[in-house]
Amino acid sequence: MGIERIREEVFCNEVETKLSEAASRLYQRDIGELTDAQIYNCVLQMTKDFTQASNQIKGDKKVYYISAEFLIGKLLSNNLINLGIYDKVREVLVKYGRDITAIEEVENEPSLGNGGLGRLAACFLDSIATLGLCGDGIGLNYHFGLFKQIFDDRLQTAVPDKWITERSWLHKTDMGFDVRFKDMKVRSVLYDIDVIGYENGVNKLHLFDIDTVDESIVKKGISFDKEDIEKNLTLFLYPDDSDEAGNLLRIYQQYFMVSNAAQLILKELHDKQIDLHKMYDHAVIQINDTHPTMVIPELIRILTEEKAMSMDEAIDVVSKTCAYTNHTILAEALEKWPVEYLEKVVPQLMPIIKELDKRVRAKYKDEKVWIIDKEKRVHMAHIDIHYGFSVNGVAALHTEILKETELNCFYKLYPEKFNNKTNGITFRRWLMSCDPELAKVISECIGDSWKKDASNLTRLMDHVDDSDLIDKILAVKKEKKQQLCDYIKAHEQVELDVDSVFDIQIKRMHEYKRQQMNALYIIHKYLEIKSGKKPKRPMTFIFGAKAAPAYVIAQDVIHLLLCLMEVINNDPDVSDCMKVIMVENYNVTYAEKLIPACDISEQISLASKEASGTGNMKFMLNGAVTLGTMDGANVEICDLVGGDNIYVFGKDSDTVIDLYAKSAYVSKDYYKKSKVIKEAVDFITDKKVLAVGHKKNLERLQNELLNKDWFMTLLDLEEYIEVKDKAFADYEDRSAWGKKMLVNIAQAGFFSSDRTIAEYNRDIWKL
Ligand code: 26Q
Repeated sequence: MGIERIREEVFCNEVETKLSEAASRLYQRDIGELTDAQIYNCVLQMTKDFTQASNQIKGDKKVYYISAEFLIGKLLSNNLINLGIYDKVREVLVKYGRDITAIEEVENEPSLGNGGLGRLAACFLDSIATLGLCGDGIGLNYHFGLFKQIFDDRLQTAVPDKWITERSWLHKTDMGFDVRFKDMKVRSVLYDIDVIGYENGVNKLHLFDIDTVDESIVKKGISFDKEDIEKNLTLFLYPDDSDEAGNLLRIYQQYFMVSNAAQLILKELHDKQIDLHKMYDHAVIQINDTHPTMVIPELIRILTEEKAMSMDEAIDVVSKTCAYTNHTILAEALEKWPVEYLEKVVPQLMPIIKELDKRVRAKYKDEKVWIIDKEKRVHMAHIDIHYGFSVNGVAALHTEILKETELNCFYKLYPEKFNNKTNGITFRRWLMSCDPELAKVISECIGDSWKKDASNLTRLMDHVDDSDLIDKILAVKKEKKQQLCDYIKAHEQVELDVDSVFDIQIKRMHEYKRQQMNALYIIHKYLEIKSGKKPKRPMTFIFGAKAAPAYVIAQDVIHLLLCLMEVINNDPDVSDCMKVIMVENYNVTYAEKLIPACDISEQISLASKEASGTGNMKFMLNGAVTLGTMDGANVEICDLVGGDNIYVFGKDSDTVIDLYAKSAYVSKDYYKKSKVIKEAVDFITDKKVLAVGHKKNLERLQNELLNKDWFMTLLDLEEYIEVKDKAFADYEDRSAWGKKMLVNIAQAGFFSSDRTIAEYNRDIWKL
């Protein structure tokens, strides 16, 4: 027996022994006698034991990634993969007649994020540990997360997502800090989740909480007393901020997060006996969007008030420690807190913020770069830019827009601070775990090295004309589509045709992402089929999205999609040709089922508005072909795969920026000019739709499209229809389509978050 094989066997035995031990310790039973939930608990326990035995990553300098969101997804299978024992565990379970996928189902998905920004943070933690870099995440332990989405009467309703169970990945530590607000003081408790690198060491995700949180104060839906801070502080991510109490609660949350972060970081530096005047040699803080920005004034406050540093020194060291990532150019997402609100919650920060503003005003006459504006609002991003050493965008185009347009006045002051870090995704979760079938085909062709160095995927380019390989890739796609059909049948009670084209749009519901444009295409197809023009092959349109509860038009788009689903799927004239489905409570777990099954990846934002997108990368890696605008990272995808392997359409970002600058877009003009557009928009309030929907919502949406359409849906609709029709037609040449899939997979290596993190480290963190 070879040495490798012996090690394998020893490891397998060890897994079995450890599992048996856990089974008898927790349940005094044999593995074979346990329920799926009990087995899950045993595997959880065993994984924690293995993790404890792995090495904690250490380093002279450490990165702290502070984020309001960490959309980590289920952890079991990823942790097993990263520990290198997934196959062993599966084999052992098979021995007892059990299926590991059923065990994985038991785990609740932590509901600690909303979309791309939170998922990015999770991919980054995976890559930081995988590269062996010393770095922890810091965030909050929201008991009910974002919310759980339920469709009722074809409307989204929000209910608490109670994800924390008695046994989970959370480890309650004995660490905690006092956090002072204007009117009270709370004591935090720290929960940790281990972050296991792929065949490497372990870092931590630190999630702060307080013991007094009272889940029972949540009444109807997700409403609760927003003023009872000790009971509500960590109940929800992004509590409704349509009133003052909601805004204040968000400030309480943000300060709670950063005050804990600051205290934890200073404690770790103290334990290492670091001179705080040199703190930037040992710590770097990455601020994920503006939600953690108050960490800057908070650190300055502590250093000056408690560590006897002068204001000049404190500002200097903090500025050399903090770096900021921008994820959006949308004005409404750039946080501006009224001074009055900050005074009500964290008055201790206001003298610091005023001092920071004073220094900016003394240096720069341009009011656009001041921190506190005429309306007495604090521009959080301005604090980050003046008092951090790095500002990065998340895709090449996005960074260019920041430099040339959105943040141009800052770029002129500090050109050296600006840099681009194109986003990435972890291939452990988004290929090895969610599509092991495809991973196997890839490894059979080019070996395993891509798992550690994703750029090696380009070796597939030597095989783009290999028809056997293309057949295998097409076969895997069909297998994944079948798995999705089974899953959707079980979860949504809708039957899909595995041989139809799967066109998928999954992302936060937002007008700039233009799910409404996809809906108008669907209406257009429906009308075409009704008039006798049938497509060559059935089409399946799949959506998944949550809308912020206070975002009215986004709710209306969901309503329209659910109405179309009802009308179309039940119309015998068309239901053989097309189906629409919006899955309920779209989350990471659902994404892992949908993405491997996708043929056409919808990335259709209004050019300039999608900072990067990361779903686009996950889809291409799994062999879907992108249909998109030249926005965010789509531009880089297009460069990599070439025009034959992507479908692009729509006005470019320069044109769009110009239209905004001149207020030159009038949606009605497009409606009047085009019969196709008119028919599609009119259908929103057709009697067939009204029969299953709510007049108020549908009219409001139609009215929005006709009279405002802030994100210019109608601008690109005709070209969208044309290019999408072309994609569906091209799909019929199966081998040519298979080649497109292969090129997309081969060129996806650049979008590994290992590459992104290596760049963050090289240019910003310097660990
Ligand atoms: C702001 C103010 C008040 C309340 C909430 C917010 C808020 C909440 C969430 C603002 C932004 C977010 C989330 C943003 C987000 O997910 N951005 C996405 O980040 C991805 C990772 O960089 C990019 O790929 C996406 O393009 C970007 O939309």
